[in-house]
Amino acid sequence: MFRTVLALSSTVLLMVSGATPAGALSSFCHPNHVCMWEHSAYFGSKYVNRLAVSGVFDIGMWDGDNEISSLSNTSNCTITLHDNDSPQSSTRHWVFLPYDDQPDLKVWGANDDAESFTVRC
Ligand SMILES: [Ca+2]
Ligand SMILES: [Ca+2]
Repeated sequence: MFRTVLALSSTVLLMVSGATPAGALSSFCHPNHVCMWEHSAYFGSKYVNRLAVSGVFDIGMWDGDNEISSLSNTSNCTITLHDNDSPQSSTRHWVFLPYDDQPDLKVWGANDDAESFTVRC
């Protein structure tokens, strides 16, 4: 029985890795999460990867500030990006609806401009 389970697990792992191009796993965003990447099309460093709960969150100065280029919202929460470290100090804001995927924030003039974000659930 144990050997059968192990063999099945190996087969599944091989099937998954065989169907997934290198680097694609970092482009995955878990359900009910907010994810943001360094580059467009969900590539590069995934600087933001957090469970979607209401609040205001900073994007780290050396970990994504003014570098975010794509976003995935796999939650039923609304995400607002801010162009400074807090909503109050920001002059520009971009609102993204629940379950929104944005492969290129240039479309909204938000590329490499986000420094913090608000989650409203
Ligand atoms: Ca970028
Ligand atoms: Ca920041």
